[in-house]
Amino acid sequence: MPADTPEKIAPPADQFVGGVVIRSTGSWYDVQAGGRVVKSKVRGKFRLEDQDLTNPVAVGDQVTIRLNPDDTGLITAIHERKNKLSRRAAGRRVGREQVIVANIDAVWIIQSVRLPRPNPGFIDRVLVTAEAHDIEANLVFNKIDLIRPKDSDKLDFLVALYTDLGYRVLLTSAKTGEGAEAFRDALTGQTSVVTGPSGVGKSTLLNAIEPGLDLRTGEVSAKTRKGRHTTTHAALFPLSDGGFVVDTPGIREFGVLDLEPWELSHHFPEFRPHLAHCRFPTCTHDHEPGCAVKEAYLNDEITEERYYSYLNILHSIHLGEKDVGR
Ligand SMILES: Nc1nc2c(ncn2[C@@H]2O[C@H](COP(=O)(O)OP(=O)(O)OP(=O)(O)O)[C@@H](O)[C@H]2O)c(=O)[nH]1
Ligand SMILES: [Mg+2]
Ligand SMILES: [Zn+2]
Repeated sequence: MPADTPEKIAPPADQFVGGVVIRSTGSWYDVQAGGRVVKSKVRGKFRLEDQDLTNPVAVGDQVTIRLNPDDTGLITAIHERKNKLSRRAAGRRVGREQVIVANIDAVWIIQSVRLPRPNPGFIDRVLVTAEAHDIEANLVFNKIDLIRPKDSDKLDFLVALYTDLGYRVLLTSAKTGEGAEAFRDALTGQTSVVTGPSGVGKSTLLNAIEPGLDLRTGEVSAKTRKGRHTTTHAALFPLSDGGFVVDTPGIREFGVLDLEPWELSHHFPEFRPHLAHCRFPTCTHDHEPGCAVKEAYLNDEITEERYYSYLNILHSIHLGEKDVGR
C-alpha cells in the first residue's frame, strides 16, 4: 500500500532544475538557473567516471542541479556538449584535457586598426582553431576612430579578404560607440567567446555594449597575462538581452597544435577546392612538387598573407610547439 504522499517522496526542497555553468572556482560552480545563480557542487561519481578530464564540469556546460534546502545545488547531470575549446593540462605533451568553455555559438576575434595594428597571423590561428572545432568565427576591427588615411588600404584589404572567405566582419569604435550596436545585436542570445591580442579593446568594447560588466581595461602586461591564463578559469558573463560572453585572450593556444599536418589545409576554406589536385595525396603544400595550393598562391588565387599563415602554423605543428602564442 502506498503510504507516502508524493510530497513525502519528493519534498519541495528536493527540486531538479536545468541551468548553465557560468563560473568555476575549483570545487564550486556557479550555475545560472532561471533568473538566479546557484552555488553548486558536483556529485562525486562524475569525478570518478571522467578520469581523463582534469575537471568534469566546464564553463558553458548545460547541467541539471538538485536544489538543496540551504540554497546550494548539486550537479546531477551534465548534458552532451555540442562543442568545446580545450587545452592540455599544463606541463604534459599528451596530458589530460582541460575544457575551457563548452557549447560555444561563435568566436569573435577582436583586432584594432591601430595600436596595436592588425595581426593576420593571430587571426588565422584562431580561425583554424574555430574551424577545427566546428565553431562559427567572426571578426571585429576596433578603434576605427584612430584610422589615418594611410591605414585605409590595409584595412579595406583585410575586410575584403575575410568577408570573401565567408567570415562576418564588423568595424567598431569602443570610444565613440560606432558599430557597437551591431556588435551587441550579434552577441544577443548567443554564447560568444571574445578573443584577441592584448590592448585591442576587448574589455572596453564589452563594457560599451554591456555597462554592467565592468571589466577591467587598459592592463597591458605580457607577464601578468601569462599568469592569468594558467591560474584563473574562464567565466561566462550574462548579457542583459540574453546570451553570454567570455572575455579571454588565451584561445590562441587551444587545439591548433593537436592537428595533423595534412589536416591543417582543410581548415583554410579557400584551399579546399585545390586540395584534390595536388600530385601527392599527403601533400602539405610546402615543398612538394605538383602542389595545386602553391600554384593557386602563385596565380594570386590565394593571398600571400593566408599562404604564409598556413606555412607558419604548419611549421609550429611540425615543431610540436605547445605554446607558440607567447
Ligand atoms: N581610441 C580608442 N581606444 C580604445 C578603443 N577601445 C579600447 N581602447 C583603449 O585601448 C586600451 C586597451 O583596451 P582594453 O579594453 O583594456 O584591451 P583588451 O583587449 O581588453 O586587452 P587585454 O585585457 O590586455 O587582453 C585602453 O586604453 C582603451 O581605452 C577604441 O575604440 N578607440
Ligand atoms: Mg581585457
Ligand atoms: Zn599541395
